[in-house]
Amino acid sequence: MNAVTQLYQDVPAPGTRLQELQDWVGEVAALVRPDAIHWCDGSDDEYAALLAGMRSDGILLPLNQATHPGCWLHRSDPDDVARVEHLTFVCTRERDDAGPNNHWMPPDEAHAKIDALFEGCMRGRTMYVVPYCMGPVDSPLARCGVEITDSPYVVANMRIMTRMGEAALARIEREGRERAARGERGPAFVKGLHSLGELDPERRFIMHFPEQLSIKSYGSGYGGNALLGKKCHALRIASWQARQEGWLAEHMLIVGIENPRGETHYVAAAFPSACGKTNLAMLIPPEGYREAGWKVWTVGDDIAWMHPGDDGRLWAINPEAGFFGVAPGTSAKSNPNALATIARDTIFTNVAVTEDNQPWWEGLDDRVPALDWQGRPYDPANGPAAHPNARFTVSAKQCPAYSPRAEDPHGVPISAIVFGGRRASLVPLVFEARDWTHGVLIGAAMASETTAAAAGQVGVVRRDPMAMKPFCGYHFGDYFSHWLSFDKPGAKLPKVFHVNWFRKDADGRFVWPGFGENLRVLEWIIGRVEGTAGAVESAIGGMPREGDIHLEGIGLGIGAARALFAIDGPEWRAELADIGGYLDGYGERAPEALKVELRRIVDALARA
Ligand code: SAT
Ligand code: MN
Repeated sequence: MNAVTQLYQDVPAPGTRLQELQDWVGEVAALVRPDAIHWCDGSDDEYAALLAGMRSDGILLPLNQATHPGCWLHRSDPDDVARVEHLTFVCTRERDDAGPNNHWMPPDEAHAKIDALFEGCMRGRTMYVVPYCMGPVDSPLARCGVEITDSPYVVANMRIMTRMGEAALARIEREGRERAARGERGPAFVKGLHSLGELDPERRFIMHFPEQLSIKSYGSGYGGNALLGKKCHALRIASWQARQEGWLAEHMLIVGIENPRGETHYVAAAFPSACGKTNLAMLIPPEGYREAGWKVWTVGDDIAWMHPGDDGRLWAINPEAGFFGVAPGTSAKSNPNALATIARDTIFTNVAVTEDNQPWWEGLDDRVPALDWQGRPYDPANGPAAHPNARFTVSAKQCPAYSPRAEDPHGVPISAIVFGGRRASLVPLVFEARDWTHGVLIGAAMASETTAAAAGQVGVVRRDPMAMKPFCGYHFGDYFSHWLSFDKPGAKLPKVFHVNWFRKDADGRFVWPGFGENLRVLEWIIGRVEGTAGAVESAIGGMPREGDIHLEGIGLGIGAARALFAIDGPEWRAELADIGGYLDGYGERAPEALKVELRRIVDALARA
């Protein structure tokens, strides 16, 4: 240990005597050379001080406090506005373990490359040590990590998005001691190291070392690149752990649907980023349904960790404590619950502002903004006023529909899993898998038009299995096998469905009204789970017959209703052939059972 490491080792870690944590913080400090180290306790005072500091440094700008108390605006670097998949690596010892679905680098090379960037990078800055827990701190399903970062904005976001501070640190320490007592080796918590660096896209990497439960992220301060508890830990690292331990870490919202009899079914749904997960998680029952007594409860809007319970069912927690939601498109019509949630104590990133300094984005209302997301006077010639991936960060507790079960340490039992994508054509409004294997194939074959959540072209169809393409920390072939492995004696697995809210007509208009009306589809799904709703078997899966699903009163003509459920034979044959080729891309690790299942559907389509 050199002198500098020794020096930093002496910085007291309040409440922790866990040697592994102390050592790691010391090693990191010796590498990045901060001016100061701050151990985050998660307190209100600490948060207030952080906000005040960022205000005086211009990192946060106060918004109109009369209309939006406790709300702040952050403008990110214009070259740092979304996840960067091409700079995101999964660094397993064996290349094949990361799979063709990930960029890979050998761990030694990756460490060397990124450590060279970290060298001395926190000179003149404060290094924050952020202990956090993903999931309720008292939940056996929760997992902990520590993020080291030089970005106070990241710290503030982590405080909203996770259970951050003393309670998490206490759990980390207890688990560390218990593991040591059992003689277990390997890391006691997920280690995440993050620096803004120079915010230079040429000096930017997001590296994952699943075998070491470690993450290193350099050169970006945005969302999933920098809030390491979110995609890096709760999906990429957790999916790896979940495979070893027999559970699932998924890119899914969790929502409770309460019927007029007061029974609540929990549904987990996977959609790619920026395809309406937050809207579905916060759905408001449409007219008629509300009066009849339907209620919708939000458990989570982005990530679900699902464990098989003693009763054979899958039990899910939302590992997050807040929402990092897409602002554009959020309105009193599309998501009134979200608007109520973000009315106070919210950090807005890359939104526009009105003349009187209220946050604004496209789709909110018909006011004309004064400044765009870069702080320039608004000029439509510069593009949208808010960045299309502008976000709000807010505590889930502020959501009026936040489920009383969301903090339940045992999670909620999942009745149905829904896969969905953004498809202008081909894919019907809803269909049901025959069984689990068929459901896994439907998930594995998911495809969607790309959105602004990731850097790159928007609107091109790409395969995004289970909406995990950017987030699965290992080989997709192994991932599909892992999903299949849940089908065993005694399991009471959820029914699996596929939805597509985004089908368009010949004039390019959405056929389905979406938003609150999506409850009609969920009602059918729950009816299928309960055995009360009818369906007819089609080649691609079970579909509602006329009358099985309530489509009246929303102005859908007969033609539109038919179009929503149409299955075009030749187009589907082409799609199935494409799915076959896609699965072949995963080579020997693509499970045979999925190929058999695919052939069954091809044959059924030929007979139809
Ligand atoms: O930027 S994030 O990765 O956190 C959001 C998303 O893409 O879902
Ligand atoms: Mn997401």
